[in-house]
Amino acid sequence: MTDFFKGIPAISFEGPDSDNDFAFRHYDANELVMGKPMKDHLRFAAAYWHSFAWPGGDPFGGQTFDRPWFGDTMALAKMKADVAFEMFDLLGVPFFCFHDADVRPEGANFAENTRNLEEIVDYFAGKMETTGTKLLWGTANLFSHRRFMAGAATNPDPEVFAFSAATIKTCMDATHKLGGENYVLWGGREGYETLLNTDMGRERRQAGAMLQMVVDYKHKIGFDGAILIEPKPQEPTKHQYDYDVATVYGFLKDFGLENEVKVNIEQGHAILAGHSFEHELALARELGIFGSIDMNRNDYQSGWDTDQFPNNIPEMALAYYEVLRAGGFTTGGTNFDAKLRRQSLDAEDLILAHVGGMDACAAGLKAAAAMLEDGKLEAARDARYAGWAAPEGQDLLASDLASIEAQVRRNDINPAPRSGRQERLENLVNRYL
Ligand code: XUL
Ligand code: CO
Repeated sequence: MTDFFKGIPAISFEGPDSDNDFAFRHYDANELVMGKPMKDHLRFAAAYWHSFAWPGGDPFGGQTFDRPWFGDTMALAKMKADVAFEMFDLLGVPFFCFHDADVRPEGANFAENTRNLEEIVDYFAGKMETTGTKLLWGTANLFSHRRFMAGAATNPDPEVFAFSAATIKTCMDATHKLGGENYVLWGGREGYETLLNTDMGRERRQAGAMLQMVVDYKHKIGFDGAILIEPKPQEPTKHQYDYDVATVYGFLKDFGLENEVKVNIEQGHAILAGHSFEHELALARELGIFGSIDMNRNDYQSGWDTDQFPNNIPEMALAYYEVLRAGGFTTGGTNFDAKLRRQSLDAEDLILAHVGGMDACAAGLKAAAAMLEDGKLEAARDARYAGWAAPEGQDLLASDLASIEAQVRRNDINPAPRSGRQERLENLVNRYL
C-alpha cells in the first residue's frame, strides 16, 4: 500500500440524493440496464498516461504535478504501478489501458526499452492476478520521443520504420501476455506538416504495410483481441492520415483490411474533425468497424484536444444511444482518455474526476437505454423511411434511370415534402435526461 490516496475511501453507489462527493450517484455497477449489469455495458477503463505519467505541462509552462513516482527508474515505475492499481481498486474500474512509455523507464536503446517493459509487464501480471483488474488495451507510444518527430510507419527514414515495427511487436506481446482485449494504434505523427517535403503516396503505402504486419502478427501469436485504429484529424501533425472514421475506412479498404481492423473513437477527436461523437459512432456501426471508445470532452472554444473529463450528460446519452444501437461493446469499452486540469493538484482531484466521469457515463447510458426501450425515436425514424419498406421503394434501388423515368411519367410521381420534425425529436430526447 502506498499513502498517495490516504484518507480517500473506496467509492460506492449512494444514489442521486447523496451529498457525499466520494460516491456514485448514477453508476451502480450491478444495476441491470436492458437486462445487463451497467458495468458490463460501460466496461470502464482508466488511462495510465494522463493519470500517472503526464506532469501537468502546457505550451507555456512545465510540470505542475509533484508525484512521488516521477523519474526514470524501475523502482519508481513500480511505485507508479502500485498507485495506479490502488486507484483502479478505489474506483472499481474493471480495466486499464497503457502505452509502453507510460509504464517503463525510457531505455538507452530498443533492447533496454524491451527489458524494462517486460519487467513491468510481469509486475502488472501479479497485480492483475490479485486485484482482478483487466487490460482493455495496450499500445505503443510512437510519437513522444524525438526519433518519431517525422512519424513512425510513415517516416522518411526506414530505420525509424524498423524501430517502430519492432516496438509495436513488443507492445503486442505485452498486451497478449496480459490478456488484453484489444490492441490500439493511434497514428500520433502519421501525417505531415508540409507537402513540400512529403511523398504522401509513399507514406500511405508504408502505413498500409505496417498495418498488414500488425494483423499478420496478431494471427501468428493467436491474439484474439481486436486491432483498433484511433482516428484523429490533427494535433500533433497538421494533416493526419487517420483523420476520422470515414478516412480510416477508406484506408482500410485501400489495403484490404476492413474485416481485420476496427476503430477506437474518441469524443474529442470527433469534435476536432468537425463531427459529433454520435456521428462517428453511428458511421462506424454502419461500416461494421465499431470497436471501442475513448471518453473525454474538448473545450469547444479552444479548438485543441483538451482531453477533459466528460460531464455533458445530454451528449453522452446520444453517444451511448449509438453504442447500444451497435449492440454494445464486445471487446471494447469506455476508456477515460482524460486528464486533470493542471491546477488540480491533489490525489482527490484524480479520484473525483473519474467519479464524475463514470457517473456522467452511467446517467447517459441509462437515458440512452430508456430512449431505446421506449422506442419512440426509432418509431419516428422508421416512419420517416416507411416508403422504402414498401415494394415500390425496394424495387427502385434495383432499377435503372430509364425505367424510373418511365415510372415517374406513368404514375405522375410528384413528391410532397414532409417535415423532418427535428424540434419534436429534440424535445423527446430531453424528456429522458
Ligand atoms: C491522443 C490520444 C492517445 C491515444 C492512444 O490524442 O487520444 O492517447 O488514445 O495513443
Ligand atoms: Co485517445
